Amino acid sequence: MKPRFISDIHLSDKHPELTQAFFTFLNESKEACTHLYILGDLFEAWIGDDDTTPLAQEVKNALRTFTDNGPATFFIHGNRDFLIGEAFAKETGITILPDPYTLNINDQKIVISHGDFLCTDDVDYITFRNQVRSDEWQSDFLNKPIAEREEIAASMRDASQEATAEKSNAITDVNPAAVHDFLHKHTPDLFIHGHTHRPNIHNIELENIAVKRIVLGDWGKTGWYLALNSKNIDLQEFNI
Ligand SMILES: [Mn+2]
Repeated sequence: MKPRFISDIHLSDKHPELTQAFFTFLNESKEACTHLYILGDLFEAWIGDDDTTPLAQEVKNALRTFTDNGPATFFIHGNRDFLIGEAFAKETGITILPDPYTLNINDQKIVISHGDFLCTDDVDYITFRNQVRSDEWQSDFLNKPIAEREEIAASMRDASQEATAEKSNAITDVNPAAVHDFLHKHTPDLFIHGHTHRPNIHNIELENIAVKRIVLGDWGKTGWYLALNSKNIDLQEFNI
């Protein structure tokens, strides 16, 4: 298996260069990888699969072209596109996975996640996450007209940006104790996630296991992907 992993592309109509970079990445990954894992925040916002903006349609078409006779493609929800649903999955040919999810690739136990559930120091965010991930909140939201959903999503984004700007760097990163507890429970060889926008490979020694925690980068002036090839770990940055 030659999987690739990406996250935090944050596609929106404000940044057509990111959309273009994502399409270029799909084109060149079609032959270069066997599996593609998108670990959340593919979109800056997603208000429901019935939203038919040109951007949503273009991305759906590009993913459909990619998955047709192409790599098996999987998606984990991010905190911005947690409303991507089965209609989107069916149209694009991707499979939505629960968060976290365990894989076995090239004899390695790999756990993948968006990663936001480990930011436990950010109490306001975790409270918000629990609310918007509930079935009740989601069905209530999805039953509102599209225009109203757009307004609510925009005000939620503004509130989140203001709150994040006021928080210290440590608060918006993963909580080290939460990471250790999680790794003790799952004992993977590799733990791959995004969300924090702090791309890095951390070597973590627990009592009897060694884990690499690989953090994917967000796309902006540069893009990031992780390629695994037998035992090689290649966290790549490229210009956009
Ligand atoms: Mn995120």
